[in-house]
Amino acid sequence: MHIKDIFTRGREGEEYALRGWIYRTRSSGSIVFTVLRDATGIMQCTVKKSSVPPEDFESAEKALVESAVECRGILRKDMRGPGGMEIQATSFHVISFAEPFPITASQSEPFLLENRHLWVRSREQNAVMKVKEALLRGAREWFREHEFYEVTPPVLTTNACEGGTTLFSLKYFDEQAYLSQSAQFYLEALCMSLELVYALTPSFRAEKSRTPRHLTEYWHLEGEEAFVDNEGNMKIQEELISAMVAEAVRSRGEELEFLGRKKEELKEIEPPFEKITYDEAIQHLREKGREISWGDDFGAEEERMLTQDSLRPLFVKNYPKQLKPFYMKDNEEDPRTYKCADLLAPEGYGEIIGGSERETDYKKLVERMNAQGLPFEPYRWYLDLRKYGSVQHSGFGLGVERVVRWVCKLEHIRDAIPFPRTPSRIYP
Ligand code: NSS
Repeated sequence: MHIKDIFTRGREGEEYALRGWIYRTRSSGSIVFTVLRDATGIMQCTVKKSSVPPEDFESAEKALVESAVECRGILRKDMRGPGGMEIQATSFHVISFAEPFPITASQSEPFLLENRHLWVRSREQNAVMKVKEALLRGAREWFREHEFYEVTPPVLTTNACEGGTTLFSLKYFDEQAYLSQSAQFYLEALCMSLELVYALTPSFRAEKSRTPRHLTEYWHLEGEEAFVDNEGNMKIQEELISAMVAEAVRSRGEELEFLGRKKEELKEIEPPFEKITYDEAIQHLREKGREISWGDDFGAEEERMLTQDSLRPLFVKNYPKQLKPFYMKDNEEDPRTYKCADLLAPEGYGEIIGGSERETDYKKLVERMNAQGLPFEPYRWYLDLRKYGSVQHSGFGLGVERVVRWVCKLEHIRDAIPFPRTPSRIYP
């Protein structure tokens, strides 16, 4: 039985069998106190010399931390064990003896990154992965309820969605190819078939920036919606994020608390979110004493200043054109800007979603591409979409690890993914 189930459903005096790994262990002559962990939690198992076969006791004495074991015993109340219960072993079988585990208390961050294949067993990583799973499950459920189709775009591409500077290139036989930065263009094609689509894919950015919010490989949750404008797009995003967070709170409250995130804080995450224009954001920043000119991009510091005191995410919409890619829709109300929006997480965690309405005018797209010196051929099929019954459409990309970092209150984004890829790390 899983440890969590023993805690919730187990009855004192009954016998249970569990298997897992030794989390910690100490021996005092005729009794070995081991704490076992499995996927669901930790539980103390005491192995008394007089209660188990002699070879089991010998194994229990010998087995080091992270040895894999199967233990059978009687459930008893014991205030010294974690959770106030323990198993008093009647048998203790070591499935596999561990060598001395390299990770001990208070090890340096570089060491933990080098041993990530083992550090993923830590309670912190275990909790983060569970919260992440709940967030993604919440997203999938929301998409299904709202009649979105999950689709499977490619990751090998021949064009740049988000600009050439952060492309990872590779040889594709005799052709030049790239790892995808975003599935957006493919989703734009697919939404002309299925209307409402989403995809969860890895995205790649050759960003040298060593910041607490950049990975070179991250999971990208992207939606694309036919017959939806920029306002409708924001509504979808705020509902989606709220549903994701609600699912994490509902099913992973304990893990969130363990990570230092209070559930009450997340219960604030409900639509509608506040929406301000880029112009208003500039004004706010100036009022807070930041020297900034119209047309400047927001860095981590500006995003922090805009959201550090709020508990809900904030949309900033209608950015100047020079800050955004060529595919966004003109904003007729202020032609210097696009119909787009970034969603900033609360408490200064920064951008978690980038989205926009898409330009549907073939000529405008070609003009912008020419102005930016983009080659025509790799984008030919994308431009084609404007020739055959194009309709108003919008979409967004959500950085999964950015959301996990915020929800789990992590200092660094690398802890939001089991095997982080950063400019200085691709091992393990
Ligand atoms: O560059 S984005 O702002 N927008 C796009 O890629 C659009 N083509 C998405 C779309 O409309 N379908 O990236 C979207 C999000 C951004 O808000 C971040 O949350 C995340 O992707 N992102 C990252 N996460 C982790 N590491 C890095 N380097 C990173 N870059 C973007």
